[in-house]
Amino acid sequence: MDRPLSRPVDRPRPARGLFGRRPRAVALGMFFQEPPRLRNTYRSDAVLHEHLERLLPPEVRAEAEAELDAMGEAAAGELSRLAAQAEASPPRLVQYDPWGRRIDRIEVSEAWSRLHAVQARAGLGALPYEDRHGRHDRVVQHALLHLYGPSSAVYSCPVAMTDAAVRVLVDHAPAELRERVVPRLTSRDPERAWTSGQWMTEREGGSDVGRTATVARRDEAGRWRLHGVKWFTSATTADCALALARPEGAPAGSHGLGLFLVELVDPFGGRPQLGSTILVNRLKDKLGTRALPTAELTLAGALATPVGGVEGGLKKIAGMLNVTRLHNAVSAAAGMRRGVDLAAAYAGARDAFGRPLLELPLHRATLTDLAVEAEAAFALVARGMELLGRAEHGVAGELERRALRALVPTVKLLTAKDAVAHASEVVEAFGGAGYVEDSGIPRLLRDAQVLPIWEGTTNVLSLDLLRAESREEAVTALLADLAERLAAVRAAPAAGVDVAPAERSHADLLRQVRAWPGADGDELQARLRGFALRLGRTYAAALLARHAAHRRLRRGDDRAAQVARRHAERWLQEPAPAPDSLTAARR
Ligand code: MFK
Repeated sequence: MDRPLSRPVDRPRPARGLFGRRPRAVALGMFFQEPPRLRNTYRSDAVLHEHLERLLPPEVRAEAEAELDAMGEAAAGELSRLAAQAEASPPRLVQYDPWGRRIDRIEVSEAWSRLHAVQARAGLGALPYEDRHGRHDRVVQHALLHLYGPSSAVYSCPVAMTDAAVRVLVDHAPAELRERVVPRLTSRDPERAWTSGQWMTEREGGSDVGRTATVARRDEAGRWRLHGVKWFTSATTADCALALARPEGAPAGSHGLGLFLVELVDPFGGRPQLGSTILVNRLKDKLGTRALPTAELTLAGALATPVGGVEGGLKKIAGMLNVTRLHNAVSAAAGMRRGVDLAAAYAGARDAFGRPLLELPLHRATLTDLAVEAEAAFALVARGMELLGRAEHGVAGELERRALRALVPTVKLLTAKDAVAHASEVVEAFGGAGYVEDSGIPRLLRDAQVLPIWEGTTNVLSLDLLRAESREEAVTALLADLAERLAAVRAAPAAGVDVAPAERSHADLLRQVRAWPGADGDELQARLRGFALRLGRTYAAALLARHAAHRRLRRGDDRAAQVARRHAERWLQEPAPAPDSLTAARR
């Protein structure tokens, strides 16, 4: 029988009535199912502990320990309650004041504001720019986000965009703009701390950003003003946003775009732009992420400041996309972990067929697979954040920097896709209780579904690999990095971790990439999703194998080796499943 691969959550004690008596309903012979209860999500996450032990030097871990512990405690209690309250009180658009003036105010709940305060104090977006832990900043940030995200009602989205906006401003903004805005975006004082949005998507193009129709034009005073419609602007209550627009007279296509910072209050005149030069047409009625205000805007001459000149906007915002895509993957992996915790807690508390669900072999096997998928996702994201931190601190080698370029879309697309399937399985693990809204479980699935859509769909990111390879041989670099990880496991035979299936898959991927230059373009594109998913699975397999070898050699612990084996058995069997083999598989 399978041993649980995630540390099972404590079986909750039976509810006690007042004065320690059993609840009255039980005395009358009625049955009520115990809800799943979370414990401190840091202390109870053995997988997180293990990976942090491998990734961080002991002194960095010791420095971060108290903050991680506090975040884990909050995530299991106060934050979860705030998230539920924020979901129950979604944002509301007030377009007019009582006297008919246009104001376009988006009202959010008190709980949403408190979720902002928690992330600001914890420095969730600020940490990478404070240089507290040097090249390990991103790993520590990842651990904190992993704990905060699933209890934040998707406040993780404004955190992601704010972090990414700082990256772009630090890299490209002129000193005046940078010095005025970055200290606000990285403040740990909730009253001072700003958040940033990202206004990119338009009716003409969500993926095909080159079709951006928003125009930038100078006014009589020589200030830039934006005119157009932004179709999806998430976290519209942000204090500023990075927006793409085409300066008047610039060429068509993505290369003619400029990048602008729009401040919601005009920094020079002090006047709010909402309700005058920025109109909120409506809030989007979304499948999930319901506490998060996402709006459709008309820019009617919105004042904006160019970020480092008005050329090369898409290339600049690509730096933002690389950060937000990693955040997207952080959310995917963290959501999967939360699903495992809840499903395991429920399975420990629910009896069926004479035993707790956790002891029923098939249910246990299902939970084990969920735990394996969650760990594979975590390992991929952790590697992405590790490499990003190394690149940002100038210690990444040339190969690592190119590998990161291909790793970001790969990790984003695979974890997002898996998060949806995973959440669906978690809902099923709760039976009917998972299908009713007030259990809170359906939200896992609704919120997961945005992950493959936001910041690049699975197909767009698969195609991005082709670009990344032709421009800088980034896929080749990622495969070389993958091979290095496998070679390290091979070089430690005492660990007894089998990497042969991953090596075979790696060789096949390399053969495919070498054939790309001569391939028929349309046929190649049609195969890219299968390639990208396989690349992600194989890289995950290498990371899990590396971790397994580390645990066996350093700790004599077998848990991670079981995970690596089970992951490889599931995903790296020969022959590789082709993306169009679904019909054949059904026969
Ligand atoms: C959480 C709550 C959410 C609420 C609901 C939200 C619903 C969804 C809302 C959305 O719509 S989210 C936004 C989704 N859209 C995207 O994420 C954009 C997807 N499209 C892409 O990523 C395209 O690949 C891209 C627009 C970047 C490509 O466009 P092009 O016009 O073909 O550009 P090109 O020539 O490939 O790249 C231009 C330059 O940028 C090149 O540099 P050079 O000019 O020097 O050659 C590229 O190398 C560079 N570049 C592109 N992608 C890059 C990059 N550089 C670094 N990293 C990258 N990722």
